[in-house]
Amino acid sequence: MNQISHAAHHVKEVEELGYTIIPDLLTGERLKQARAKCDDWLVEFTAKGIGGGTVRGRYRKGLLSITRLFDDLYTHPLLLDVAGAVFDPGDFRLAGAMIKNVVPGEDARDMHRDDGIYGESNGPSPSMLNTLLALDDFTRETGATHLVPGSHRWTRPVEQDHQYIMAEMKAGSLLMIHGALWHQNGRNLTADQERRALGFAYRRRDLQDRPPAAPELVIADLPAALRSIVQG
Ligand SMILES: O=C(O)CCC(=O)C(=O)O
Repeated sequence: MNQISHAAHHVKEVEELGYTIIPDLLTGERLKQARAKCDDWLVEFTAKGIGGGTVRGRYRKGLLSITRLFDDLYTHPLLLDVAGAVFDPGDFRLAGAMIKNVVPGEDARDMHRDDGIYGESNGPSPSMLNTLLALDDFTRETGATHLVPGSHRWTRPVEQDHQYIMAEMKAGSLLMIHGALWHQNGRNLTADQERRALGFAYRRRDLQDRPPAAPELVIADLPAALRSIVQG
């Protein structure tokens, strides 16, 4: 499949189902390197434990100010093609990047729509197109993302007890989620397997990031292709 038809396939899935999975976006040494670096970046916070109580969760926001390791992914031609079709080409920006880790024993968070971050839920077009690049395998046991296919077309408020599918995927694959799709992270039922992911999102250009994706000083030093989707 060439790049254009490849993008068309993923755009169709985002439009029809509200999500798509792109396999093997990060492979081999790059994937190993990203996993090895995670321990330097992750900070602890208190997360909800399965069955009540808390666990020591781990995450890191503001990744654009911390590492240049993923710059080529934010501007990957296939991702920009999909984002350009979901929004309009040139009419979206990168809304920031983070590492998420669903740690062993961590419970699911609430089912939600990402568009809510911008105070918009279920507008005619999404405010956001979220992505999760799996750094570990996403499985039923490790907390693969729960998705409610087609819910990006619904106007009713998000329900917590709706049926969902699990976005199981191999490390290195990337999940794209329409901003209005109902979703949540799964429970990590394992005793010792982390479920780490690089998360970054594209947003409609007219919306404001809160907080900004990166400070001005960092933006000035970014490669031109990346600067153009962080600025303005
Ligand atoms: O980590 C996950 O599986 C879901 C992430 C999520 O809910 C989000 O980024 O809004």
